[in-house]
Amino acid sequence: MIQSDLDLFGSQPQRLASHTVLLPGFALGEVEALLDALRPVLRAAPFRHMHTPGGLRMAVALTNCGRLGWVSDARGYRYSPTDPVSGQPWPALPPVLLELAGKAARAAGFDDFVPDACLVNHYLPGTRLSLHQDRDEHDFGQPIVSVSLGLPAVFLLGGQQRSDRTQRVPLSHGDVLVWGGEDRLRFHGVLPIKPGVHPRMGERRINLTLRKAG
Ligand code: MD6
Ligand code: FE
Repeated sequence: MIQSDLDLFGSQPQRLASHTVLLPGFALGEVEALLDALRPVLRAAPFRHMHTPGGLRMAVALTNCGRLGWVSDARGYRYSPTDPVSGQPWPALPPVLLELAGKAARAAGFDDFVPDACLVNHYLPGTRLSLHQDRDEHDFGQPIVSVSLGLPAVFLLGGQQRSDRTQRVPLSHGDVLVWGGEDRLRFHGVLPIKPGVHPRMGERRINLTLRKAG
């Protein structure tokens, strides 16, 4: 890669923990293709606010694409092959997302990552995501690839216990975070999004997390 590409598409990978790698700007060259691919996904499966099993409305609006989609309701958290709103299968995982996820995982040291689920999170200014573990997938041996678009966020990277101290990781438009291995079950969350207007995305943050769920 030549220097101007580095300037345009982000700086060097940053290892945040033994199996957690931030790839700054890794998706920047793919943003327009990603947004083109997301448009029909959001038409077929619009963002919605789900409820926690305890009955609380989640602040983050979400939807999914891929063979499986993450859902939450009074029955619990799980992956479902159908969208409970439409009763239809979730929209397919766009090839551009599948390829980006594979490339990012490889860059972070995880070969042969083939996701079957992409959770799409939508944040407005003020929206936060409280500390949680991602533990509804079958195989914790598979990593998670997370793509950030729009307004910047502060990601909280915690430890194996909810009470462990957290690292604050700034995430910007185009950044990709990959984690797996012994970091796969770390607690994590997102601080309230600061008010702002992103030049391409407007007043929102969208986060795509790609998983092998089934
Ligand atoms: C977000 N991300 O960045 C929420 N989970 O909006 C997550 O919850 C997440 O970024 C697992 C792995 C990477 C993530
Ligand atoms: Fe998560």
